[in-house]
Amino acid sequence: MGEWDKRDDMIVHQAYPYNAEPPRAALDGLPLTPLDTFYSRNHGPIQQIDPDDWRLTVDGLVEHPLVLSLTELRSRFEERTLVATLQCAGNRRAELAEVRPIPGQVLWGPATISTAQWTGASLADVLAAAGLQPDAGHVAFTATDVSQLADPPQPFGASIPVSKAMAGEVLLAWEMNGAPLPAVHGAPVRVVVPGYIGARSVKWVERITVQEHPSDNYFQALDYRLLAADVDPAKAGPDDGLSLSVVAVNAAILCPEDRQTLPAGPVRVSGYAVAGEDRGLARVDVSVDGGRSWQQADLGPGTEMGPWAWRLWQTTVDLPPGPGEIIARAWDTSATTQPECAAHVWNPQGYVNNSWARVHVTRRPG
Ligand SMILES: Nc1nc2c(c(=O)[nH]1)N[C@H]1C(S)=C(S)[C@@H](COP(=O)(O)O)O[C@H]1N2
Ligand SMILES: [Mo]
Repeated sequence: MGEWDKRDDMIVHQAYPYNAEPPRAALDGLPLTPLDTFYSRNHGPIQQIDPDDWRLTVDGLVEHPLVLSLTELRSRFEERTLVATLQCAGNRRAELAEVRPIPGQVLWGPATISTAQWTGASLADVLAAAGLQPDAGHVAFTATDVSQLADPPQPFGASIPVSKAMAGEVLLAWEMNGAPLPAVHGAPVRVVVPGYIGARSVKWVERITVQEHPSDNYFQALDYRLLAADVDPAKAGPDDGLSLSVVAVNAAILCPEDRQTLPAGPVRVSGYAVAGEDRGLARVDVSVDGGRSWQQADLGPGTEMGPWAWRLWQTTVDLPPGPGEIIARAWDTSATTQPECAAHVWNPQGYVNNSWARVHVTRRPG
């Protein structure tokens, strides 16, 4: 077992803060990601919080501010369970860095995404108990982990619009895949915001503040913004670029591995695909001739998993002998598909790379 109860073959990009993703093949074929395989993204120290000492404060533009213990949170509100995929906005950054360097950022592969069954209270129920004031616009979350990566150093935080917070699917979760939430994933309680970038799913949450404007926390106001390709991130301010929330349609190939040599015969190609917010995943196409022709892949479990889970997919292709490229692209229910190449979506901080998924392989003659 590796650090933080993760599998031994976890790809640890940084030991501190702990930033790790599984080898891509480890995600293959599993609708729910096992806890030892789930990626982990941290900006500061992993918190060890005694559940008996933990308190959640709900304040700001509410009629009745609340302070809840874990026992109160669990007993006062209906317990809800849903399956949701979390995807870091930096997923697939390594492919962007091949286009142009992205200094100072973790060069994540395609497995900075995982899916779990989460159990907790609905944020909407907790906010309803507190009572929203009429000018409530955004719901801000603050954690306890102070990040030295922020300027100035501060606890991790984020916010979401009230409309999303009240939609029901946002959870204050204490269980993951039927087990108590592990420390590395935010114990005793984390926020889970299905359909948004992972950065909004604040771990070790201790304060929920209802306010007129988005959070001014460093990670909401300055980081996790999609800057134009010609902007210098060191000089960018809170008005530059786009704040990231809903994720765009994306897909990656999990098998075969990139740079793999394959035996002669048909090749099984598999992967995942996601569509953000309330869009569904419509189709995944695979090409072995650079995108001139495409064949449809078979999609894995859909409706049983609910609207917030990824779709696994697979198909079998015939590859000519020698070096080749396998490409995949997903379509969502708004008939949007992925851009062709990483250069088209390159941005200075390397966020939300949703260009066509590609692996380069060599097929043995035979
Ligand atoms: N308190 C806190 N919450 C956090 C973070 C963090 O560093 N501190 N990282 C965020 C980011 S960027 C992502 S992608 C997800 C990762 O969740 P995981 O580590 O459970 O996979 O947590 C989010 N919540
Ligand atoms: Mo992230």
